[in-house]
Amino acid sequence: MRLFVSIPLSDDMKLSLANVQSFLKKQGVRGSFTPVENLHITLAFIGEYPDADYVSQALSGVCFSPFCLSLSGFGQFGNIWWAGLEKSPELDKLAKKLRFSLERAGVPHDKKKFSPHMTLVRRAEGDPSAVVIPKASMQVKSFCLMRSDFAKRGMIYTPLAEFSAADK
Ligand code: 2AM
Repeated sequence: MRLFVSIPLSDDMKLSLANVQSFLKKQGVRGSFTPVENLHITLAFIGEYPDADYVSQALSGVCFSPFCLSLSGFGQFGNIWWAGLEKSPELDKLAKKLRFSLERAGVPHDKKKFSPHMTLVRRAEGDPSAVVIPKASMQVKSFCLMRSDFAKRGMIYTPLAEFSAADK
């Protein structure tokens, strides 16, 4: 199965991002817009791996305290357009810790530098210059091991395990 580790977004954060997507659509941007229920922040991409329980076990030792994330900026990886986040040392530390736990357990994952973003649209065509990313913040209280499946209607992301922050 295809696995990745992500931070689920709050409903408010999803709504703010959905409003940005609506704005882009009104501006005539075309592409494959991420369905609102699929919006997330990827912390590590594992890809095909047969044993989700083993990965879950490896992630269960990752300790972190709740922290705040705020939207900031808009960016592009080619035709993938995304909303960014204010610099967060806590987020960087969480990604580093859990990637280290995966490595220690021998679970392969994408080694690309962690570049926090929320993908809004893939294969985008149009002009994004007028886009404004609204102010929105959320408290990160957990991260999830996710399964990703290709379906006719698009990607289906299913949480397999959730790992909560320790109480402060
Ligand atoms: P994204 O984080 O830029 O949106 C599931 O495929 C998720 O893992 C997607 O959110 C995807 O992109 C992210 N991801 C990170 N690295 C990936 C890779 N090498 N291949 C596919 N998806 C990857």
